[in-house]
Amino acid sequence: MQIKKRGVNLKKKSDRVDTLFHKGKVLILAYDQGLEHGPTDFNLLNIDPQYIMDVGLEGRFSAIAAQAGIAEKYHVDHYKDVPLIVKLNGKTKLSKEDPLSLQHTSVDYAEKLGAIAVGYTIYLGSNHEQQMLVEFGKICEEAHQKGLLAICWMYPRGSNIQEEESTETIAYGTRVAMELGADIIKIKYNGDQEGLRWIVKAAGKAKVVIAGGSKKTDYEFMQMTREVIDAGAAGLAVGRNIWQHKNPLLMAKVLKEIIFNNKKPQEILQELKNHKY
Ligand code: FBP
Repeated sequence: MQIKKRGVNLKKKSDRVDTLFHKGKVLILAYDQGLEHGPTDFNLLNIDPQYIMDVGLEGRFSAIAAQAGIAEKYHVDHYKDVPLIVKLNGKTKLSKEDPLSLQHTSVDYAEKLGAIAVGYTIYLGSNHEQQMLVEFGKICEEAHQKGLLAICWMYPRGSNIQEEESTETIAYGTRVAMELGADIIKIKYNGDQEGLRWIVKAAGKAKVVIAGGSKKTDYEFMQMTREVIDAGAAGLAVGRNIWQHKNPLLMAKVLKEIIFNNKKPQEILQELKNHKY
């Protein structure tokens, strides 16, 4: 994979697009699970944000997505070579109410931290969705004025949602995010490849990236990646399937072969047998 210009001294949105995307594709490392899930996802290695920064840097990820507290303490010195996405909201899993996740970090501060993009989760269908829609709309406006990209984690959830992962619900969410101004929309993949093609259409010029979910076998994850790329997704924003892996750098290489070099999982397995990586 040809490495492109990276770094954070960028002024225009198009510069940020060029930094993040390679051949129109991305592989983002997500590390906001400590806030969303608690430390339960972690082991002694990956609980340390320093480890994740090393994985992000050595794995040449397109970007790392994290909360501001992690960014300000760990995305420093040479780690700034990995493009940064700062999450502006977040909620714990402790409240059992309809989900509401409000902005706690400003676009201004994300920019000061060197972010090329800001991230925000919307729980579409929650009784509180209106607050999140309004906040995200304003965030997009502000981010775009500064030349930053706006990424929506679009997770339909709450008492008005019967099926969080139905294609129709995900397509609705994707469309909402695009109409509010998202440049990139992160969704969950429900295994319906035809449905994902429709979802990608609903996103218009916004790019669709897929969340990893809980840890799967390597082959399952490779297959899922192949399927979503073939359906028109721009890539992945993945956490656990990388940093819970015993060899995250190898997994990153394998996923990059699928995403950027259009390889098939079988082909990669053969190459692994031949010690190509
Ligand atoms: P994973 O690849 O580990 O699933 O991370 C993707 C992600 O979107 C994280 O950014 C976020 O913390 C988490 O999933 C939230 O998922 P949920 O709300 O479904 O638990």
